[in-house]
Amino acid sequence: MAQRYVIAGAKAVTLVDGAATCGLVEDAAIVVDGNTIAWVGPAADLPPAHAALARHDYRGRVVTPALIDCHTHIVHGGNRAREFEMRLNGFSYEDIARAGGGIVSTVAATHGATEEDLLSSALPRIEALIAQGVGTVEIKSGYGLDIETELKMLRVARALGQARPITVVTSFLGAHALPAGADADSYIDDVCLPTLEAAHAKGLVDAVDGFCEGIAFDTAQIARVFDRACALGLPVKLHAEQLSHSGGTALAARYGALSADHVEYATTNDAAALALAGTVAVLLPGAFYTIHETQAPPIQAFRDHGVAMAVGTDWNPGSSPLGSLLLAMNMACTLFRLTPAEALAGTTRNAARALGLADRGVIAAGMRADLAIWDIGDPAELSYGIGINPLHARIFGGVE
Ligand code: DI6
Ligand code: FE
Repeated sequence: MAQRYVIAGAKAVTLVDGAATCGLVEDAAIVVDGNTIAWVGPAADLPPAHAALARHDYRGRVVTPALIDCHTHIVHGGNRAREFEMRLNGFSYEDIARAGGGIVSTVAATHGATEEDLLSSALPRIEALIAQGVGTVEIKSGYGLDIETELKMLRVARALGQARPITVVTSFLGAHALPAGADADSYIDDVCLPTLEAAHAKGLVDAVDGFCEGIAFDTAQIARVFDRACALGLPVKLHAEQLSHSGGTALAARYGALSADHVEYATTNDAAALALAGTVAVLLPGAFYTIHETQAPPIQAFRDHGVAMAVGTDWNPGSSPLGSLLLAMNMACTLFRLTPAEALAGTTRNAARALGLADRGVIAAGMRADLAIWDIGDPAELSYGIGINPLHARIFGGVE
C-alpha cells in the first residue's frame, strides 16, 4: 500500500558521495512516497507541499540507508564446526581443503539437502540480517558444482527474497571449487559453463563470481567463465587474492568487474587497476579472522588510489560463519583500520556499487526508501559496539 509520510526528528546519515561527515543532516526530514524517497534535507527547509503529511517522529535517533550485505553464501547444507577445531589444532584452511574438507564437504551436505531443507535453514540467517537493518543481501551459489544443485541453490536464494521483506541479489559461483577427482579445465567447460547458461536462461543469475586461488581456479579458467558471462550480458565479480597473490584482482579489473573480494594479498598495482576500472574492493574481515590470516588488505593503497571499499560478512559455513554485518563493520575497523565512516559507507553506498545497484545505499531523492533507524547518537557507534544491535526500526520499500 503506497503511503506518503515524513520521517522527522532524526539525524540523517545520507552517505551522499563526496559529502563530509557521511552527509550528516542534524535535524532532518525525509519524505517517503510509496517505495521511494521524495525529498531529504533539514527539517527547517521542508517544502510546503510536504508540510501536511503525517510525521513519524524518531526523537533524536540516527537514520541511515538500510544496510547491504554484498557478499554471502547463506544457502548451504550442514556446518563445519569440526574444521573450526582442526584450525585450533594447527591445520590451515588450505590443509583442510586439500584433505577433502573445506568447500567440497559443504558441497556434499548441500547435495543431500532438499530445496525445503535449504530454505528452512537459510531463513533464520536472512532473518538475523534483517534484524540488523539489512535491506539487501547478495547470495552466491557454489556449493552445488553440478547443474541440478547449483540451480537448486539459486532457486532457494530467489525464494528467500519472496519469503521475507528484503532484496536478494544472486551470484552464480560455479567456479568455486573442483569436485573430487575432476579435471579443472573439463569442469569449467563441461559443467560450469553449461550450468551458467541454464541458470541464466531461468532468470536465476544477477552476476557471475569465481574463486581465483591455488586451491581453486587459475586466471585462465576464470577468464573463460567471465567471457561467457560477458557474452550473456552479466556483470562479474571475483574472490581474488584471498590466500595468495594469484592475479585475480588484475583480471577482475580487466573485465570491469563490479567487485574484487577479500583482496588481502592485493598489491599497490592492483589497487591502481581497481581504481581505473571503477571496481569496488570488498573487504571480508570475518574470513580474515576465522582462518587466522595475518596479511591485511592494502587499505592505504585503496585510499590513495580512490578505490571504493565495501564490507560484507562472507557468511559461509567454513571461512566465515559470521552472522552479523555490524560485527563485520567493527572487525573492518579493528583488524583493517577502516574508520567508522568508511565501514558505514562500506555497508551502504559502496556495497550497493559492488552489486551494481544504483537505486540504493544513500538517502537521496529518487532512491528506494530502504532505511534503518538506530538507537544511537553518533553513527560511529554502529562500528564501535561489539555484539550489540542498536536497531530501532527498519523501513523496506517505504514500509515500516
Ligand atoms: N572464499 C571464501 O571465503 C568462501 N569462498 C571462497 O571462495 C569460503 C567458502 C567455504 O569455506 O565454504
Ligand atoms: Fe566468499
